[in-house]
Amino acid sequence: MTPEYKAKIEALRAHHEELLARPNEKEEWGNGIYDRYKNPIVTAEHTPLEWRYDFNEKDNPYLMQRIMMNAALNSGAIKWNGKYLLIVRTEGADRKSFFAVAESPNGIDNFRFWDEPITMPEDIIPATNVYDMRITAHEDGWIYGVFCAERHDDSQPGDLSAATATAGIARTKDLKTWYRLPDLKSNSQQRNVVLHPEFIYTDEQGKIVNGKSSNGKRHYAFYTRPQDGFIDTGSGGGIGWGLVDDIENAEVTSEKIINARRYHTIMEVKNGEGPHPFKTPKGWLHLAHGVRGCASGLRYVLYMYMTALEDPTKVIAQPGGYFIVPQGGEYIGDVMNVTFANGWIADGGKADASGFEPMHDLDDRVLIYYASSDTRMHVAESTIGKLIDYCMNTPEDGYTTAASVETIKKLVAKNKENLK
Ligand code: M1P
Repeated sequence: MTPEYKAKIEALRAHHEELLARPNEKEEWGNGIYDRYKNPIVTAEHTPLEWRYDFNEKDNPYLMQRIMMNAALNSGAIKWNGKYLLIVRTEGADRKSFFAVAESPNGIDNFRFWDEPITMPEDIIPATNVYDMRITAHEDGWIYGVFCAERHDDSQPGDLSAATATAGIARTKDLKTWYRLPDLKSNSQQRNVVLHPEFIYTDEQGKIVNGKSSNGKRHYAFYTRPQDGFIDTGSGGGIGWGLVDDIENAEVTSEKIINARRYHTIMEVKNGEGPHPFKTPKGWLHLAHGVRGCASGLRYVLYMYMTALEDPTKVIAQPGGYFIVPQGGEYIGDVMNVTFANGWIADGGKADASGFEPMHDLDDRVLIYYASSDTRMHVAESTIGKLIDYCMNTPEDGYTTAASVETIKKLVAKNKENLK
């Protein structure tokens, strides 16, 4: 290798290292609910140089990128062996997404990709594209990844954009070797499917029984998002819930909508569960995305809701409106006006060796990992206690202007009283 070529590589590496090692800090003014961090935490530029450059001078005399990376977006997340891991949906210039682990010592900066992307084994029918993995350290001792597996819809041979979406399922013990299980079977196409972390027990009538019962029937539970087509949810009414008896042959035969879409809300067009919910003393804490249409296209925002501890299908709190929306540069990217989250970590430090954490405390730090405009990853920080407070004490959507005005007036009156 000539000294000039060597110097060029060293300069490239120094530039890359500067990006990887860049410290992150909180934005000065937030909303009291969470703090956003200033810098994106993982971008296409964070991917290893070895994935993009051929460092052989003879084969690559101009030191060009041989494989370009387009985006690092919708990432699953898990705290594992004391490290904060994102299972990043990494997308090449060829539009193919793949999964790759990026690891940080603190969850807010210094994310570095592992040497190689994940080799995801195929289901019987190979997928064209896979993306948006939700990670669940399940109480059965496995770490599951549930993701969208996209294939061409061969029933429409004349339409090159016709596709199908199903939920791919794989499991691992070390996040390196993944074992593929058959895709989830259900009555419709599916995206945004998430595995609930605990077993669910039902009685003879199929009713969820509080806690664990030796008499009850034991199931795995999935949050689903039934949809009529690849993009349109159509009659699909929102976030669903379905029980599965055999995870190695997962089939949801009936889905119950637990969080419906509604006219003139942030989720009028569609919604979908984010990462799996956290178990807290006050109930299950959920993060989801909602979509509405506007003149500039679809707007994807994040929202939260809570369900009952003894019955994760029963909504007990739903703050009105959005929780996180694109801000500043976050509006811009491959698909504008999008925030999307499929990973968060509640940093309680009580997880077992597999990563499963049965119950979170109010003061556990929560790191919310979200992507902006299908392009890059960000982090916002809160606590379990703050998020519960947000869910339980933010007024619900009253569904009309009149109701919203009344809600504001009530707060003004309360403040007048308090500030007397
Ligand atoms: O482009 C925005 C998002 O669109 C899809 O989400 P949904 O299924 O709810 O429409 C997904 O493809 C997601 O990856 C993407 O971020």
